[in-house]
Amino acid sequence: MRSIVILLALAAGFARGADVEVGTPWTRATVRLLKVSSAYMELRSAQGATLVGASSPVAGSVELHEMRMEGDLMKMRAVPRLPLPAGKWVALTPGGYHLMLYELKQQLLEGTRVPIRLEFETGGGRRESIEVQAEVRPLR
Ligand SMILES: [Cu+2]
Repeated sequence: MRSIVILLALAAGFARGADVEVGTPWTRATVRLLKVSSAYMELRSAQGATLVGASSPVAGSVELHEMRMEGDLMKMRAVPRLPLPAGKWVALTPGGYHLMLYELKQQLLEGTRVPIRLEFETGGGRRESIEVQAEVRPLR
């Protein structure tokens, strides 16, 4: 029965580590020669945790970014950490926090999945990582 539950969770695009739940991870498809994309998802930590990093086998590096209005301009900047208050869903969305995938090693094709490993710091400075499979969605 346990394996059925896990399969259902995967089908819904959810992944779960000891403390952090990840909902509907997705990334944008790329055209050939484009070496950058962005990824989005929802995160919830039961006890409270901090997202401190991410990596993917398809990217040379992955950064956590936030979008902010500066005057009339929407700008993005790298942020080192994203706190997850206990029990609250925190969304990474277009226009907000997101992951940037740099130096892509392959084109991201619509309908495929991209593994992304998320690194968290949980209570007492423990480290925990979760691998999610981000669904590649169309460019527009
Ligand atoms: Cu960005």
